[in-house]
Amino acid sequence: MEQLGQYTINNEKKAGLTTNQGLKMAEDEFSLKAGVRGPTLMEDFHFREKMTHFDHERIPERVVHARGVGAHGVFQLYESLADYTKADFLTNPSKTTPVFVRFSTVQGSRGSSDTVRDVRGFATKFYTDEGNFDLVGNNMPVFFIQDAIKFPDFVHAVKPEPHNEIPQGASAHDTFWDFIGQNSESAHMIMWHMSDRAIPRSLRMMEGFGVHTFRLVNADGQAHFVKFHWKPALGVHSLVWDEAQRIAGKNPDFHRQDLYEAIEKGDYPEWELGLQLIPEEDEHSFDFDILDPTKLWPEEEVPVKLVGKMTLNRNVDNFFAETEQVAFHPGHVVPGIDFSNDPLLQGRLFSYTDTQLSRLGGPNFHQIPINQPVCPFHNNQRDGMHQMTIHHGQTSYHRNGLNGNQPETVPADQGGYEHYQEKIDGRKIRGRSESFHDFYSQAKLFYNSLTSHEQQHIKDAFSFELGKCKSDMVKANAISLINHIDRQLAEGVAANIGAPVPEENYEVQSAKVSPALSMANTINKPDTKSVAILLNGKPDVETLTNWLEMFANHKINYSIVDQKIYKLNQSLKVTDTYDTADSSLFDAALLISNEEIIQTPILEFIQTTYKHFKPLALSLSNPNAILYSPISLEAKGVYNITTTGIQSFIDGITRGRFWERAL
Ligand code: HDD
Repeated sequence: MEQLGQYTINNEKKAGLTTNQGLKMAEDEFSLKAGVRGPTLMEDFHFREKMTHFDHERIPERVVHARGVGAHGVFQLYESLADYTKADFLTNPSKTTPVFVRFSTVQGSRGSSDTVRDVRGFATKFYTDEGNFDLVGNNMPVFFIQDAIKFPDFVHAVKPEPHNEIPQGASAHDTFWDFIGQNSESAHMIMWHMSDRAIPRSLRMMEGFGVHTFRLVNADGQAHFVKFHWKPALGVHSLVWDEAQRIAGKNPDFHRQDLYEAIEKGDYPEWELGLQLIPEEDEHSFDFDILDPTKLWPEEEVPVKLVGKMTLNRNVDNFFAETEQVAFHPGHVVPGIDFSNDPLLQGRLFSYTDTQLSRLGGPNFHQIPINQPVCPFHNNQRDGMHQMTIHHGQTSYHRNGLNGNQPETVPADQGGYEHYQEKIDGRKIRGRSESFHDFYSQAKLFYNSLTSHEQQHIKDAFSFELGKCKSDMVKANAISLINHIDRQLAEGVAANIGAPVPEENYEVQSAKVSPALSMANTINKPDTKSVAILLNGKPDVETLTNWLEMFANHKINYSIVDQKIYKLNQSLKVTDTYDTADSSLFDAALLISNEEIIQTPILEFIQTTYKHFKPLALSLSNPNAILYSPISLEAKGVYNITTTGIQSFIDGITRGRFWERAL
């Protein structure tokens, strides 16, 4: 984004090192002392300035979503949506809108691991010509609670426990599950949280959801309810739990690095923006309340209209200045986009500006370069901490006569924001709408829509998480909740964790399915997947070169792994060793062995590749070398490429995982 250019400083181009006052310094390695072995002097202004600045380098991390990674990009609309909205960036396909996206986990601190079981934040700032529009969503379409007033309680429960600050980057602990057991409205979300969606393979392979129902309003004042979706071009893919835990140790920056490297290589991640639209008059035509944030709109009932494409094409220049200081807010809207009365959304509209005041140190955080709109912004707000603007003139109040009442408000037909005039008729009340009381039907819908391996993973996840809890009461309450969703699941998990199953079966009766909810129905491509090429003895370099060309043709990344790093020929290099590489960091493995015996670390590598259901190709001079490993040469996704050829392996990589191995 060009506007950031004016704030960018490149050390390489500067003449010399100065203090913040512009004073050139002749020495920056030694403090000023009374004698070379004497005490440091108070007079040392350079030491004091440098140290004071350093002492204040950190700002409070986000209270949730502290760990994140961001990138710049563009959004391109396919065709005008003027029938639905007057938003300029959604009606003018000739415009390209700059965006900044920040992905995050929720629970962990800034330094926590990327691949923990958690919801992922997916926040997008559109820098439109009418002001910034922030779509502050997640990679799951629903949420844990229905009313924002519970958010502090929910967050206190999921965060590390207050007495010992354990666990980090995990929800597998008593306070979280206590909260879930006490709040039945979380039933639907907890199924997503226990599903593979909570351990994405890559940030580039996640869906995004605005979660809430918003409103689109067109130039004639007609409104549609809308839900926003991001659909990834590479499809939706996940890790397996054992792999995710392993990566958390082997490479805690796995997702961050994957995003960074893809963009650096020019493999720009892409998502299509999708809209689900419901005309105002159909608000009450569904078997759920469209204002309830624990409900999704099944895509088979309300189709997703794909309206544009977002491409992330530039990494940040400075993590702190951009990714850490970016401030999102669901209340940052533009004309043609309005809110609904979803009580979770309504509370968020307060919280986000408020949190920036302590996090970014005052009310002028909109002046931080990454947060500035690209259109002019101008009003009578003045002063405050870190004011960067010099406002000219005598007047700073609205209605003034002295300055012709400038800056003047703008009528709606000339682009001024006008709130949708929704008719409201109700009593002032603290309460939950009757229409928000069905907690289980969609939890069941989600479960019904999954394949057997996806369901199995949910059972495993519940068993792991509740297995880590200490309180019998907490475990029993959680099983009671599951007992309202699926009896068999409740029985299976209860058996694994040694908890009682309620006598009565309260399973909600619904056979409804929504195929769009299963990741088995996603797009599968070989692009940007990675293969570890494992060497055991000297390979035939010519054959290897041919295979590498095939990989490159399919945009498959690879690393060559051996005991040591060395050059195979002029252009081919071993880049990893069995110490630095791990099977969990790759999508597939190819073993080329010309030795009688396969070394233990290599055997372990291919065994975990196999265990994690990944494609495995073998080119063995001695086929008996893996005789005593659990790998079956007959198993799906295992290729003896000397006979099947490299293409069969590439087809396997395209397909992804071979769940049949679990049967
Ligand atoms: Fe939130 C951050 C998404 C409910 C209060 N939230 C935050 C971020 C994302 C979301 C992606 C990180 C933004 C970034 O990268 O800087 N939050 C959601 C979604 C929700 C949701 C999709 C439900 C549908 N959040 C929610 C509620 C509240 C908050 C109900 C409070 C009433 N969220 C916050 C916050 C954060 C935040 C405390 C922390 C840092 C920030 O805002 O800027 O204000």
